[in-house]
Amino acid sequence: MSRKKLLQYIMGMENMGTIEKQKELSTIPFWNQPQIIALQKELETEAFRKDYEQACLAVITKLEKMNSEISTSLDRNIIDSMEWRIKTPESCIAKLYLKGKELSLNSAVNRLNDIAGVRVVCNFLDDMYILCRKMATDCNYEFIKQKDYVKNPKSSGYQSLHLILYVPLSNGKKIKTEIQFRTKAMDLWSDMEHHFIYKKEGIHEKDTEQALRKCAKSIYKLDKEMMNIRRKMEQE
Ligand code: 0O2
Repeated sequence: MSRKKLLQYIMGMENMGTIEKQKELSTIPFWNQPQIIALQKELETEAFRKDYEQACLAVITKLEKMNSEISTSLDRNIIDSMEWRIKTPESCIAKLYLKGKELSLNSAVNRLNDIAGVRVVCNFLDDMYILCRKMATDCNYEFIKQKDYVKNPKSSGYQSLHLILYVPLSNGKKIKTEIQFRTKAMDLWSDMEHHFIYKKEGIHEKDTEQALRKCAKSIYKLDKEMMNIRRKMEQE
């Protein structure tokens, strides 16, 4: 199955209930393999998902505290909004498959960086970096890696700053968690692009991709201009 078809399936299933999802998946030979069905069950157990949920909530609490401290000292709010999610079993399996990794629970835990995912939407470009640096250095979280898709956007045009950390839990486990920092404009682009990939059938692909890359460049320009306006006003 092609990457695009698989992603379209996963995205199309995001809002489905369990029964509807199983019915949809059972029509695809890939999802009917016993190994896949067993892995899907393991990935949806309460015990497995609970640890990832706790890691996300711990990160959110830390970020809220940082936001209130930094916002007091800067006299403006630096976080616009935050959200978190645990990757669905179907999305975990699809990602392992697309990356050519072993299809097992161990492989999901060790190979996937974003089973636990937190998204932080900031007002300004420089605020993303302030928060990311603070999360990477001021917490008792073990640093794994940082990926700067603002300095080096993906070929799609995607921009965000990703930080991957181990979050320690009270039960002694440490959970790999990905934090995505982005501006409101980058968030809009990412949402739209996600929507267009899903709805892509019938649209001239190359033109769409080119147009999206152009929008991403405009968004970067807009973010920089907004930041410069704010900086200028702060100096007055
Ligand atoms: P979803 O549905 O958001 O969960 P890594 O092992 O960390 O080096 P990985 O995880 O492929 O490799 O990392 P990458 O490329 O940094 O992407 C991680 C996440 O960033 C993706 O997760 C998306 O959330 C987001 N992302 C990356 N590229 C794009 C893009 O071109 N467009 C949009 N809209 N989002 C992107 P998932 O699992 O792909 O998806």
